[in-house]
Amino acid sequence: MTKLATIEYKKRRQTLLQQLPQGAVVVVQCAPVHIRNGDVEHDYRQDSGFYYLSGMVEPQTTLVLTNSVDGPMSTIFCRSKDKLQEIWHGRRLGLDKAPDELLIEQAYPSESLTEKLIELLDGASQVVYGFGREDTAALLQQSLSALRSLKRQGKAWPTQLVDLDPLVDAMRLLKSAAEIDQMALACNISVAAHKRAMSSCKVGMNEYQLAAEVHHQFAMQGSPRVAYGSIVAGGENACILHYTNNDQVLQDGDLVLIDAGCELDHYASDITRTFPVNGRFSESQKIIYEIVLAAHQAALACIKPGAVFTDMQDAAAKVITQGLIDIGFLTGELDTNITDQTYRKFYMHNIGHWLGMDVHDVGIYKLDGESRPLIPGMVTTVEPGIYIDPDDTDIALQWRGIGIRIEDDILVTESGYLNLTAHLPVAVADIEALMAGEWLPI
Ligand SMILES: [Mn+2]
Repeated sequence: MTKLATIEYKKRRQTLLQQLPQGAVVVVQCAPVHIRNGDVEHDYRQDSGFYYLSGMVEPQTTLVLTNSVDGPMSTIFCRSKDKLQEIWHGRRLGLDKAPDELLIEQAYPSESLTEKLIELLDGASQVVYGFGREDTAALLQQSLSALRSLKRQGKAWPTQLVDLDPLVDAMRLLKSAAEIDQMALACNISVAAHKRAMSSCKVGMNEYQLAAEVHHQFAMQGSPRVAYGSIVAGGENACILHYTNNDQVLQDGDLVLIDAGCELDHYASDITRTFPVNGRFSESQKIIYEIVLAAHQAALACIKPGAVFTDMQDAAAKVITQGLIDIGFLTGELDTNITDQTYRKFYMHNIGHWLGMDVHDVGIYKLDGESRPLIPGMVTTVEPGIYIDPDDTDIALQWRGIGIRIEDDILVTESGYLNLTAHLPVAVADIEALMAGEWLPI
């Protein structure tokens, strides 16, 4: 698996510390281990914010960054080498290798965290940590109390608490060239996986079997895991937005919606395509599909530096509303329908989300209450959809249970945008040709 260079992590730590005053101490903790069932753990996946600053994949790890008078300093607390533990549970980086491997100045064993943290916090002006992390808050409370109890020995404790997340989130929102390369690679793998799913889909397969085709391709092209739980939703299951049961048989005449993306070195890709299980769209399915596709294209056409998120949403909503009026799902004037957001019955989510180390990536969507302008280096999904409630008796039977979403991953560039997942067929004719085994000029 390709990985970002270690220097990238060091630069991030420097960039973060440059934004903080002298005397600031940053405390960042790794993701906790979660039990799956009995004594079996869930696959360990590092916390994105922690990995962003450390490049360290192991649990039981804490990173402390200090802006002292002697300059910036990084300290990592990690697991010591332990032959017996490593025989049973796997390799550890260890204290000797950690500084060189991670370009961090000093390493201490995890067990010494409470004690050493008191030393690192002594005389500091402020502590910077993620306010959402209760474990870190508890750790700091303990350390600060201990420090206060030592005041007669001349110890001084920081009196300011600063939230780390807005600082790191703002950095993560703008992707570096190396990050963009990594995300583009993840997108290429996911494109290939969706193509494999289209090519191998057959009537009578189970949804989880089609999911396996996607995951097989991820692995064969170098991605060891998914970026999020794959959605493989046949027929009306596609109307459940976060359907992940993936355990129903795919039926002749139904569509199947696949929302799946691989993860590469902690970077996500996130693609949705909807295609006919038997390889041919029905007339009703095609009509709805073309509306969603037109909305997708209208949203894409808005993307350029300075455009705002709501531009994309408004463009997509307008196309979808007109389409729903044209087929008689909505009545009345376009403008009135848009003002009343009547489309929300059929298109109930937003146009997209930031994409990065988390699939729904960090970064705020509004600045001072206004939708924030796009800047080159941001990556967003564009994913309009139409979902027709299978139980909606106001709608003719032929339409009920149709659920369609089309999602691509978009990098904002100086000149507009780059669709990182553009090589995956999206037009009806191209999807049908791919499913029929015909050559596609890609
Ligand atoms: Mn998405």
